[in-house]
Amino acid sequence: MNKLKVLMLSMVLSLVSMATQAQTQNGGPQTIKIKTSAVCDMCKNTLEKAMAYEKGVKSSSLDVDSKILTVVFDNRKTDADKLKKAVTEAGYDADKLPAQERAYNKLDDCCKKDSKH
Ligand SMILES: [Cu+2]
Repeated sequence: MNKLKVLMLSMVLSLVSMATQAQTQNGGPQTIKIKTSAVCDMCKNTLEKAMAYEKGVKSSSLDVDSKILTVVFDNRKTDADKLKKAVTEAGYDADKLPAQERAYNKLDDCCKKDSKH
């Protein structure tokens, strides 16, 4: 019985996500929030600059306290995966994606996620 409920729930959820995707298929500006490993204002600069160079990005803003990077992008030119990859290439975690080691090692000490302030 329980298994059936889980199955039903996941079916409903996938229907909802399909409906959401259909709405955005026409293209245009879309917003994504990415949880990063940023720690300070320098990280904010680094990430927002990296986003500015990224194709299809209209604007971006990092909230240092919550570490959430909000990106407005054109979904005809880029997508969530590319944006997250760009974040990891700047040396920061993006949701569950780990930062790219080479980029991370180049960060200032104060910007490393393990650093103790
Ligand atoms: Cu920093």
